Amino acid sequence: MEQLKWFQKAVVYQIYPRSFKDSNNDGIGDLKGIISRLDYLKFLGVDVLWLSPVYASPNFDLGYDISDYRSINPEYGTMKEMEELISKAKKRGIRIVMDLVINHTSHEHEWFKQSMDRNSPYRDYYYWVEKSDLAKPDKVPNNWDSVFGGSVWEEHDGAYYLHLFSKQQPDLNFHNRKVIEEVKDIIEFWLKKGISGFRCDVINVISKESLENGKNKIALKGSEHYDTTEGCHRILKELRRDVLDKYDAFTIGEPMLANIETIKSLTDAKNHELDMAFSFEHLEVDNFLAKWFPIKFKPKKMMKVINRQQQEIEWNALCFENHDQPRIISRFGDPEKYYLESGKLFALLQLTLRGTPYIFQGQEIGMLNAPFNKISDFKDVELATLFQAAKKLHFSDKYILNALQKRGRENGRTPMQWTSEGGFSEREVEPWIMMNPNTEKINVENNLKDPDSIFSFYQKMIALRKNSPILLEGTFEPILVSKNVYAYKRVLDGKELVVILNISNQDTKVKLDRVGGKVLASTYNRLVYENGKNVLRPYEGLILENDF
Ligand code: TEU
Ligand code: CA
Repeated sequence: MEQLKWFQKAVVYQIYPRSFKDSNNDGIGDLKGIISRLDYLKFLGVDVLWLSPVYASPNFDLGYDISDYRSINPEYGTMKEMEELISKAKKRGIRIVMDLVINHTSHEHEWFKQSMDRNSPYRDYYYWVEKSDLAKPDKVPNNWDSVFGGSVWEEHDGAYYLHLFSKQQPDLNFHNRKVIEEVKDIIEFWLKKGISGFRCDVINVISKESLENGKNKIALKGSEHYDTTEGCHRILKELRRDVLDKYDAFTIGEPMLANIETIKSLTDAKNHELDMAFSFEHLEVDNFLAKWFPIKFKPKKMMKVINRQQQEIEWNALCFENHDQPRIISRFGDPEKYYLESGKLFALLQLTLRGTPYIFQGQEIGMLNAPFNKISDFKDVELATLFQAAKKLHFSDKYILNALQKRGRENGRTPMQWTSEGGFSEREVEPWIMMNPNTEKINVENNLKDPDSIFSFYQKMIALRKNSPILLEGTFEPILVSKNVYAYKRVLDGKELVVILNISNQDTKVKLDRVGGKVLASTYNRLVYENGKNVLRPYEGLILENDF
């Protein structure tokens, strides 16, 4: 039997602090709010909380633009409260993981401000290119595209600086040893405070191999010069060896543009880089080329990707929602006719795969996409990319609105729904982003009262998983991938659990040989699954102890 590490046995819960719980009635979630809900999280059964950035930030990208890595954004609280959160979580056996955003800082970070002076030692912390060094000074240094639209170059005082994201997020120059040393210090600073690891933002793009022009392609010209480079692998090994390993800390990467090969190169244990990394490939099956071209979800496409992830990646990070993604029931389920059933089905899928599950706040109570109904309801910086594409390709306003409703990042960012009135703040104040009016029905209070709720199902599945060596350590074997039915086995020491899922709103006949037995969990109330033919109800999913 293999020896699993603590983070392989854990269930992680992602908190987007701005939208989790507001304790002082300013309409913005905060640390005290999180502290006040630790018992709720303990009751759900999660072991680790990953906090999206709580560092000082001018919020151009809501915390993913950090102006001081060693201080807490006053909107969220104080360092004392952060320490209190770490220790109160620890008392409940819950660990805290922070977001590490090191590809870029905020343009308001002290390093960047200093670097505006050509003679400052900080100049070389970033990618500055002097106009006078360019053959054509009025043209930007290369043709690279920014993730958030336009060129990666911004002009300032006779020079250009590089930003893969917004112009308020200048990229750090990892060819400068001093930058690596600074990052090590920051990592150590937080590990000493007692956190257990980091979720590493766009970690595979930190090292730019050259600044040459990129190949001509539709999106993200230039990425071949920074996508998972040798330099990046070297830096990750160094951070691990010199700092992370000393603290038994774990790292989960959020690679950009990642395919299975990239993930493997970053996470294979023999490479000593990251412990695991998110793959979003199984979610990206609902678009054509890029997220702003949404297409119909075909379950079979997703099943095929998951089979590959499960079979090829040593240890998966299992993710169906986060603060950049729409809500899973709205996205791949049936929020109108089979809300509960489809919500539970994705819980069952996520919690029976091999890897570490990441549950995003609100997922456990079946929150749905935001009901934004006009383009001006959206505010995210990422919109710039869409508008640019829209201009070039002559999208209609109707098209843009539809794409945003389906794929906009703010779908996952509306406030956590605690009660029928919202319950995000203690008093009735306007939250920083619209509360979904369906809080009237979909909320924590109602979920906790109802043994048949989505919350109760997540809770049950988490407990089942924790107590099942087969679900934790067992191998994954695919059994069936058909139009709407997905079946796989988890196997350990000759014992097997079989998972069968009907990912559709139709009754579906399933024929599986040598599969049958007692049902351990189900999105309906089925108790036995007989060998041979069975009809699965809409969004019926089940785990059975195979007695063949
Ligand atoms: O996201 C990485 C990233 O590549 C996103 O731009 C992603 O492609 C997009 O959101 C999908 O729609 C991380 C953070 O999760 C995101 O919130 C930040 O904006 C981004 O990095 C920059 O730090
Ligand atoms: Ca607040």
